[in-house]
Amino acid sequence: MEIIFITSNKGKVKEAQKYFAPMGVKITQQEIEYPEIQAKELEEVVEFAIKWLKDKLNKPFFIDDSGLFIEALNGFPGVYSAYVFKTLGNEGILKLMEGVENRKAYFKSVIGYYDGEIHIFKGIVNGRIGYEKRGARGFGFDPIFIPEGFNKTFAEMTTEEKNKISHRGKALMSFSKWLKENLI
Ligand code: ITT
Repeated sequence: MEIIFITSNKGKVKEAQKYFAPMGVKITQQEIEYPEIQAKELEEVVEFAIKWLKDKLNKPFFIDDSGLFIEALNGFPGVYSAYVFKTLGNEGILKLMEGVENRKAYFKSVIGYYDGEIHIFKGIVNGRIGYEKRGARGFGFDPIFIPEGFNKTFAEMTTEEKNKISHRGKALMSFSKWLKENLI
């Protein structure tokens, strides 16, 4: 079985491919720019995007919208994570967090799959923001995010290790369970 993943982010594709490969599901990346509305919740962003995309494709597809929510910054960058990563980057976040003791943060991922209907799958991982960038794997905010129960950042983990505990790994797990029950 083949499923199309609409995203511009190769890191997300690698994680989804690693996750689905053992199940014999092939993930193919397709880049179509879609509108990401300014909303409070990732779920709203995903639903709007799917409604916009659904008539442009004639095969089932999914998208993933994710965000990093930092407690001391009242949930910032949250739904603005992509823009903030492009403008401020990891250095900018570390600067904003200078002198801040509460380092708590979480990543959230919302996957929307469309097969004539919209199906939503979610995952969250709690953790903390480090004091410097560590590691060269992964992408985005991985070098500054240390998941709960670990002393290393996501960027110091292999894709398999990250998938076991990450927001996206958890969303992919519910997605794959649903696929097994309904399709494969
Ligand atoms: P799309 O084309 O799929 O939208 P994107 O990179 O713009 O790709 P998002 O809109 O979901 O993705 O933006 C989320 C931002 O948070 C983006 O800058 C990512 O690099 C970052 N991000 C998302 N998941 C991450 C993860 O697992 N680890 C580190 N950073 C992550």
